[in-house]
Amino acid sequence: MTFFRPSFWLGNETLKVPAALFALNRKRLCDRLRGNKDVQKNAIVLMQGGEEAQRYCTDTGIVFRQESYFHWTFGVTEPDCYGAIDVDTGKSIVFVPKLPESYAVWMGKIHHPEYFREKYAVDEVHYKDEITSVLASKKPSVLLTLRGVNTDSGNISREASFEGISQFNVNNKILHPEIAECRVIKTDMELEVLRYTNKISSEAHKEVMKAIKVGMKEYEMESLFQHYCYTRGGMRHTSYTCICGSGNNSSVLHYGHAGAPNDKTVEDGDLCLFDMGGEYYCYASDITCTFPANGKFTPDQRAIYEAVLKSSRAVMKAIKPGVAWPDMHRLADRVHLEELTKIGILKGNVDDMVKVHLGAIFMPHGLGHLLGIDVHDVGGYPEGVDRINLPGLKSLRTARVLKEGMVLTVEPGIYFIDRLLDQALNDPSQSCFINNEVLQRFRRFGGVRIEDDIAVAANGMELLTCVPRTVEEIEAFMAEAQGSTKSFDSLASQK
Ligand SMILES: [Mn+2]
Repeated sequence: MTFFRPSFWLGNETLKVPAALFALNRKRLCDRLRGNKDVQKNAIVLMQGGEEAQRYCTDTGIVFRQESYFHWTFGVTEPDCYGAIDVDTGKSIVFVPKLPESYAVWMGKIHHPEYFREKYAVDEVHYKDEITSVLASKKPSVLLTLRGVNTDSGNISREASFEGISQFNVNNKILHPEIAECRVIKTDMELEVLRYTNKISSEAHKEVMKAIKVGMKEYEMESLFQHYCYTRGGMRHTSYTCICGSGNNSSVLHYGHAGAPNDKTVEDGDLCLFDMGGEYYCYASDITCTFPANGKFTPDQRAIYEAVLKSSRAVMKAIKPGVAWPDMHRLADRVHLEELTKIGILKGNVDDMVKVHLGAIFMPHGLGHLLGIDVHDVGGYPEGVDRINLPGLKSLRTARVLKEGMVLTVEPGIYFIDRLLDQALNDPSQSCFINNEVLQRFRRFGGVRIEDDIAVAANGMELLTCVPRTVEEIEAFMAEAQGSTKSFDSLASQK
């Protein structure tokens, strides 16, 4: 007898993700809601999935990617759906659109609701146009809808709405903080997916390191990364726009956008900072590798790189449940200041440098952020956790105390950003620590970031990312690649 276990799978070596992952997410959500004294008996969670969109006024479709909260709850890949959960029983319902006859001509087979019920292992599936009557038949005391601010973007999540909702009692306050809190702690099944996204993205970064040659364009590296992620990993999307900065572009924190689209030629002596992550079944990864384009670090490149690696490893050693994330940021800052002093760029007492926030001149961003279905995952600032309004620290996307099951990026960096350096040189309280003669050598140097994804474990952490990290590992890996056949011969041999 064969036993059918619903799952998401793209064949070959891609990961099979059981629908049970979402059943457990729903169960955890219901458990939390039942423990909330403001939730009355017979409440129903109602969520609206993402909608299909077109390019501006045209009929050109944009590849659909599910809304993250809806994905976390139901794992449904199709657009234009709704989902509901009976909080008392945990029973789940998905509502799918009734597709027109023309769909069968242009888009393919129209599936019966039973197909979706089996595919997503939910209790009931109905057509969307029956939503009012189906929900009314359950006689809910209240519909819990999702409305709340995303603390990274400032945007508000779109609350479920349908014709006929006015006949129900609706509460849009309770659900958002509860579901965000659930998303902060990853289950074992979710961790397994994040291990996979990290594995594939790590391998893709290594392909890029193997293939790079002076004279290539930054976008060729972006393209190679995406190709590897999709062809080997089934990752149709990346978690964010690829940042492929070489030379001074490595100090542009969000390089790669439409105004600076990874279009520089990689030159001899350039340091490359490539921040790229593939996404599988809406689960993210976020990895940065920094390495010399020609495969060999200069003494200055090595010094800055090893300073950042030192702070990264110091943070990883300190991570465990109970540690406050801002303290990890402060730790990285301190290591940077100590190392920059050894290199000779800074002079004086490190404690005094900390007092004037000198670290934020070299690392203006936060040390890292929560990672999950969103690359900057939700739940960073729940009620009671406040943003620290100081240079550097204010950029942190979370100021929480770490708990087992949280997944975060650890991404310290040292950058030489003209605007910030000039600002520091014009501020006597900061310029007194700067050895400007040495600093001049690092103008146009760019920057170094080392970004890994980690999971907080019971007694420490688990490192999910696996790429060459030390100077020796990187140089050996790149040297070996130069002498061997490339996996992407046709791409690499054009140059
Ligand atoms: Mn990141």
